Amino acid sequence: MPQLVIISANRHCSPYPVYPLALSYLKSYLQQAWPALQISLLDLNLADDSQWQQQLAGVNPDYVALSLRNIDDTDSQSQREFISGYRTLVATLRSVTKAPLILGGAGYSLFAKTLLEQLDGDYGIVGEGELTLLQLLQRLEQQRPVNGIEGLLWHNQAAADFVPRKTFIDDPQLQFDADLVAHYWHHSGMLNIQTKRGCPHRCIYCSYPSIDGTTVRQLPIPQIVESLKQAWDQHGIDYVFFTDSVFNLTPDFNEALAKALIKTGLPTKWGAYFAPHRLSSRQLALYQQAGLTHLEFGTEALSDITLASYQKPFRLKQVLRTAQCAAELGLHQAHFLIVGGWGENQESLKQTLENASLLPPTVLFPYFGMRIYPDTGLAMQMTQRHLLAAETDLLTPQYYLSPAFNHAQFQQAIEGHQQRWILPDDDLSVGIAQLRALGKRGPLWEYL
Ligand code: B12
Repeated sequence: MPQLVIISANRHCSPYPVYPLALSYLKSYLQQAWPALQISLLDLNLADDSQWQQQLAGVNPDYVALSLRNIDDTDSQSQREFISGYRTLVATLRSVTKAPLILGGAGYSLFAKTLLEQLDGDYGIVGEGELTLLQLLQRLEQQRPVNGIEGLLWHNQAAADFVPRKTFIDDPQLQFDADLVAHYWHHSGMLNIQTKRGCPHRCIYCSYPSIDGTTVRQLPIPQIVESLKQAWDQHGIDYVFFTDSVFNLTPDFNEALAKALIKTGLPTKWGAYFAPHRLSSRQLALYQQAGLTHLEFGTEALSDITLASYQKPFRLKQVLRTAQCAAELGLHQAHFLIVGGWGENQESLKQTLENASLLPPTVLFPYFGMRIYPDTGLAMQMTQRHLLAAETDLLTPQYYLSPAFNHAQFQQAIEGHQQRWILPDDDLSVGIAQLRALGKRGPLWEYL
């Protein structure tokens, strides 16, 4: 029986530790497709270095799959990077096992070729992992060549041998892992699940199309409902975050999902990322009846100048209308902003600050400047304007910060502002931990 170990390398715990969902999707799918494959999970949030090395040596795997979710913290102020830690991790892994090392994950996919080389992996998988990993493992087991598999990279591969992903699965599986559930429910007060993959929007800075693709794929509703039922029945989980890039992309599907959730009578509450448009009061009320409590809006700016420049598919008028609808229903809302990004000027900054007062009471999370990712409109426009050399290493985080932005002035402007602004370097961990200790679930920003 071949032995596979899937490792989550993520140890970042801000804003809270995140259940390594990829591990459960990969394991559930592989287990169903290939019952003879023995799969163990190793989450580095749950084991210190000597523990995981012991566990890995005990399993003596034939294959190691390493999931790299984050490569940096995407915060222009703290600028934490995780690659050096991953280098040490891989070196240790190699000293414990001779098994082929397969890399994948959201962060990995953004710099797949570079990271395969820098981390000295044997194989790398770009984007959706389930089927590709299955195909790779089966070929390796059968000692057949691995060429032709979509999204697969390997060591010393000729550029012409890379086959970009064209097909996606329509049958993802998800069983939560009991050990992981216990840890994350206790430390994060929520679990997570996807309802759809992919995003068709073309926001100038966004890396999501490189990870999930631009075609939206809805996950089977019975499978989503079953996973949530399992989480409630077996583990008492009654709060989840839908990790979709944007939840309100497919209204018909979302309404069907909401109706299915209402029908099951589960007590589960949920939150998700929303775009602040194409969301009516009727839909919000239906989602609320199905358990929605928290809306995290990817608003990014409250000025039409900036929204146009960021290529957002909505404008201020829609933001205010959607925010008002959510407030009237008593739903909690937070708005994430990118202040000082591409096209931001003095006037647009002033507008964002002024227009924030027009929102109903909300929490605002401003991030300063834009992390520059490859294959984005931002990288292209900056290169065209000679602000970024084509060969710049973007794995080392680089940010675009508009010359119009002044940090001290911004901080002064939000002092005494009627909304609650939470800056990237505000340390909320103690307050949040106290609330969790009191049994509060969910993201908890509504208490801040
Ligand atoms: C939802 C989300 C959040 C939520 C999570 C809520 C929750 N309770 O889960 C919140 C807001 C908390 C969050 C926080 C952060 N996030 Co975030 N987040 C996402 C998002 C939108 C989805 C992630 C997800 O769960 N996807 C669903 C799972 C199942 O997909 P997956 O992990 O990608 O796994 C699939 C494939 O990648 C692959 N795969 C995965 N691992 C492996 C391994 C192998 C071997 C193989 C073969 C395949 C494979 O197969 C899986 C199934 O198909 C992504 C963007 C995106 N579209 O991916 C960003 C993203 C992962 N986040 C990112 C970052 C940076 C962060 C933060 C560090 C900073 C921040 N504030 O945003 C924190 C870190 C949190 C932490 N403790 O780790 C970056 C990571 C890239 C980078 N620059 O490092 C991303 C990619 C967004 C971006 N900026 O581009 N995030």
